[in-house]
Amino acid sequence: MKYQRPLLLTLLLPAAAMAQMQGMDMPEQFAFGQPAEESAATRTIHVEATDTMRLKFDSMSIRRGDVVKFVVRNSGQAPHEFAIGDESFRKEHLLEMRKQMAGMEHQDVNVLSLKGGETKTIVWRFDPVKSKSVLFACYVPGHFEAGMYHRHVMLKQALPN
Ligand SMILES: [Cu+2]
Repeated sequence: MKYQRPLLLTLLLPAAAMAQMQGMDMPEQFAFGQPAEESAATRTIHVEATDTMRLKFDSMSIRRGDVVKFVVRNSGQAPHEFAIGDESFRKEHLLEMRKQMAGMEHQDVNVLSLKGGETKTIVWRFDPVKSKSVLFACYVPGHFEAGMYHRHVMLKQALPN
């Protein structure tokens, strides 16, 4: 009887830890890159999301390995997203968005959700090797289908001087 309690605790702890991990929003790993600190950004790109279903970039010369601060402004009235992704993220995220109630925001580290008139920033470190093609998109239902995306073929990393 005396030893039963510690033994039980030992057995229960891993299960409890696992349950807690599953309940938590674990940061997703993406082949094309990861979020970065603002201080690490080497350049800033301005993006405008419009009600004409476009994402307009003031520059698109992004290289693999770049750390870019995107300043995204929703110049329209409708909510828009700015998602940094790739083909596999698109498939996964479109499904996710269809399941969600309209207007619900989600927690993806690679997605900004913007209400009309809002401006938000995201800093992204593009993988130096794997970020070959990146898909910038808005996944508000119907928007991607209406052309609200930009597929960018990344330039190769700059050679060190
Ligand atoms: Cu949109």
